[in-house]
Amino acid sequence: MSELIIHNYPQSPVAEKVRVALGIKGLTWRWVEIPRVPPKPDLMPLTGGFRRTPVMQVGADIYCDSQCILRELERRFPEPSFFPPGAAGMPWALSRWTDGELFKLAVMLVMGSAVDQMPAELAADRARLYLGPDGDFHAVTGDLPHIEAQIRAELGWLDQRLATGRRFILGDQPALPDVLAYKIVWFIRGRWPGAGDFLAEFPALEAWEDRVKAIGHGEHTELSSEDALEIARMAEPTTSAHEDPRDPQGLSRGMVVTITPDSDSGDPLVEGVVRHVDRDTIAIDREDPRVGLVCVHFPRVGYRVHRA
Ligand SMILES: N[C@@H](CCC(=O)N[C@@H](CS)C(=O)NCC(=O)O)C(=O)O
Repeated sequence: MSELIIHNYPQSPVAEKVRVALGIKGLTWRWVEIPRVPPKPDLMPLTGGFRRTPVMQVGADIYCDSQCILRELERRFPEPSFFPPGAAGMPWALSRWTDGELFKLAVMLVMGSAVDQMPAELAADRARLYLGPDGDFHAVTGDLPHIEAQIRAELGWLDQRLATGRRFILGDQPALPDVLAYKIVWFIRGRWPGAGDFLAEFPALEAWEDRVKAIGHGEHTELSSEDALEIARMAEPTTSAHEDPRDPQGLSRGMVVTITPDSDSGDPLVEGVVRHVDRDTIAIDREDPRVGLVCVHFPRVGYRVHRA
């Protein structure tokens, strides 16, 4: 199998979620550092326009969105599982909370507190992504106590759960819920000046945070973005063709579609030809002069697919 390549940057909490997931599975991988804001000229040939972080590459197969990446890691490396016995399904439902409401609150807390210290270009880019076309983190600053109250109550739920004596959220072994929740605590701890005092209210959560941190990120070495493109160029996609007769949108192999996050975030459309479609995933073929044929995977949940 080709190497696992993660396109990311150190400050990304969503990338940290994937890095810890790689640690849980004890994997060896390559780190490609990408810019924090567009343009991302060496990522675009792989993703066809998807600009979010992280992206996973395995040869000429490209996985967009951490949901898609985690699902693929579980498929390729089933042990140790992200889903201990009895936990199937539920962690994905939990991810809608951690990746949705809770992450947006954390972004508003961190960026609303730091908007005047951040590079203007970064603040404007993230405001567009997370707050919509007229978004501005200055508008959030007056609301910070409310936002903090929301996060406090929601982290309190995790603390209560962990105070029941479990080492990790589901039991004695780390699993998907741990990486989902950890990225929030890691982000707040690392980027919000009030975090030390705020998190001290949650001793069980802090003890768990140390345990998750100790898992590490597996083993990784750096790879240049040019070398990653060359790896894609030399490889062929290995994704199997697949159709789903029950697909509610009637998506099938060979159709030209566009895909984008289902939010008012200004994310570009990615266009390609359906190779694989099922309930959870859609994978499209696209050609780019720098890499030839690549197969780009997206989750179904949270993404809108249009027939072009
Ligand atoms: N739903 C996506 C969200 C990814 C996301 O929003 N990541 C942030 C970084 S933590 C991002 O893309 N920021 C803009 C960028 O890196 O260009 C996922 O789970 O992968």
